[in-house]
Amino acid sequence: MSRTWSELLGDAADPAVDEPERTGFLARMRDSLAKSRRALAEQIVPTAFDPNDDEAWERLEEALIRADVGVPATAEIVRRLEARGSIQGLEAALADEVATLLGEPPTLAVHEGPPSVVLVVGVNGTGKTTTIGKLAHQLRRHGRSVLLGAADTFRAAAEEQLEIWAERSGADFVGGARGADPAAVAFDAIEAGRARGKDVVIVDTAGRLHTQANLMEELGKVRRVIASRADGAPHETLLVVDATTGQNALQQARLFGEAVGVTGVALTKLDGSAKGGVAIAIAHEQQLPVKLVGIGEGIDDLRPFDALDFARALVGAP
Ligand SMILES: Nc1nc2c(ncn2[C@@H]2O[C@H](COP(=O)(O)OP(=O)(O)OP(=O)(O)O)[C@@H](O)[C@H]2O)c(=O)[nH]1
Ligand SMILES: [Mg+2]
Repeated sequence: MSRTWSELLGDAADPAVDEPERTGFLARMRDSLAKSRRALAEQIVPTAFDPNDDEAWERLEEALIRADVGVPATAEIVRRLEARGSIQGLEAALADEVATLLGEPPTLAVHEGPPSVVLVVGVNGTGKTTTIGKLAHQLRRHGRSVLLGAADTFRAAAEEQLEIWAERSGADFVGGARGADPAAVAFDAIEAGRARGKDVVIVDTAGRLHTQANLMEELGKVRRVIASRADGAPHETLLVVDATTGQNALQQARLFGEAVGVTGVALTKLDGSAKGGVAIAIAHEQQLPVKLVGIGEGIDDLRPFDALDFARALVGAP
């Protein structure tokens, strides 16, 4: 069985509570994407867009590339816009095409018989632990029981940081000694999650460069241990990507994908980035859906990704 993250995090569960939250988040996401939007808008004069003007197309291409949409996705967007023939409002048309490229609402595979296991990976400092904390909070608020496993045994402070998030969100916590085998901690977390009947187990891992072969191999082992402990697990392998890194994110997506089979991206730090377009590059070039977006360090600064909302905020369409 598979549910959307929105369902799991409650958009459909209680509209009275969730709709104002969604609207509030949307407004803040628009603010967060202001820099990216400016990077786009500087190049395009929307009211004057003339499909017969080659220079207007060139400016649009430049603007998309500057917002880190990447060359292949930019070419695809332009191709789709050209195929429309006439363009009434450039922003609305652009938002539509961007949303199409970003794809379907993201799902989380939930297996019969919990727990669902989410493995979280990424390079150093992208926001993995914070994202896990926020996600745990959202899941808890919508009635899901959660256990966090600190398979980042590299730094002593890492375990403590995750434990604090567990306390804040009301999740259970399983850690390991500093220097312990991360795969062993992941094993313990899943066993505890199963024994305690938790809905979701989220496993944190140490940040590592996608170019460090031995550390990527270690991650492969964590994944294999998880796979051996629960049916179909990990049900989700989230790559946490810092939006401010721009095109380097593509390389991360490719190499983490090869090492652990990434199933989705959590895009963080949109609030500090002029490169929000990288979401489109990742979706198009790596065929990897963005599933969650983070727009700040606060506990409520995470939501399931909504392609059309994001696209409209990025290009400034109403
Ligand atoms: N502005 C902003 N800051 C964020 C966001 N997400 C995380 N951060 C900050 O980024 C920094 C690193 O976050 P962590 O969650 O520790 O990152 P990590 O990937 O777990 O780091 P390592 O475990 O060391 O690899 C912290 O200061 C977070 O508060 C976000 O969406 N926006
Ligand atoms: Mg961390």
